[in-house]
Amino acid sequence: MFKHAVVRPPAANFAAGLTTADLGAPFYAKAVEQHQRYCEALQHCGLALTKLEADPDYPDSTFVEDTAILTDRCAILTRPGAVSRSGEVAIIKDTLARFYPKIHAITSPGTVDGGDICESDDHYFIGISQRTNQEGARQLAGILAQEGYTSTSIDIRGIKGILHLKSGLSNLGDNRLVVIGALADQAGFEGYDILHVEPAENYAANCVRVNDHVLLAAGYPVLQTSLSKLGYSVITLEMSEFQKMDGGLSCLSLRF
Ligand code: CIR
Repeated sequence: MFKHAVVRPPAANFAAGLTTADLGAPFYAKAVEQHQRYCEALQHCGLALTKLEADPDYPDSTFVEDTAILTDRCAILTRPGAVSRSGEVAIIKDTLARFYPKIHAITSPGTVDGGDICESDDHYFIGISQRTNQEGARQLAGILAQEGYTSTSIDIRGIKGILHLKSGLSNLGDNRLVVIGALADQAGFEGYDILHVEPAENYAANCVRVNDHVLLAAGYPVLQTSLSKLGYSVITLEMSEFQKMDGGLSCLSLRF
């Protein structure tokens, strides 16, 4: 059960953040509105929110997930792979220290983005990407092992269209993963029930199980129907403005 989430609304210069999507510039007012709905959905799932100040020094800082990995036993501060985002850990770590007495950190030359880390109970999938390098993955695997968790690495550098591992992989709990086609054959998913995402709905693979609900991007009816048939209570959220900046549902919060 999650009880809490840390979020940070987009800053007025949100459109100055990094993106590879060819979807046009996001509208700030609409992004703020979508973020507000997202926060309300988390509260509806039973979470108390810590809402940080928007920070125009870091236009991507609304994507708080990339700055830390939160486990039952400790927090792990990441070291984001994009230079423009490297200061984002410093502006969140005091907040995390309020909740986590034990905090580890990825150190140079390792880089890790939280979006590359997918947790499944006591196991972690670590994506090696344009943002998370092998040294970062090695350090993270070591920290996780020290804390009693297992992990496997998945190299996504050859997979087009996903920025982070979790752009194409989500853990629903109940031993079930949501996986895009390009990742489905990866070693490491044996023993899981796989919910396949059809290519036209790849963006929706980044869904988030929060207690009794699954948050899903609006506009992906096939996955929505599959989730509902499996018995999940689905909450759909408009994500257009975040999608324009390569962001998905999971990256807008740190949940614990
Ligand atoms: C970036 O390129 O870093 C941001 N514009 C998007 C980060 C999305 N984060 C995530 O999927 N965890």
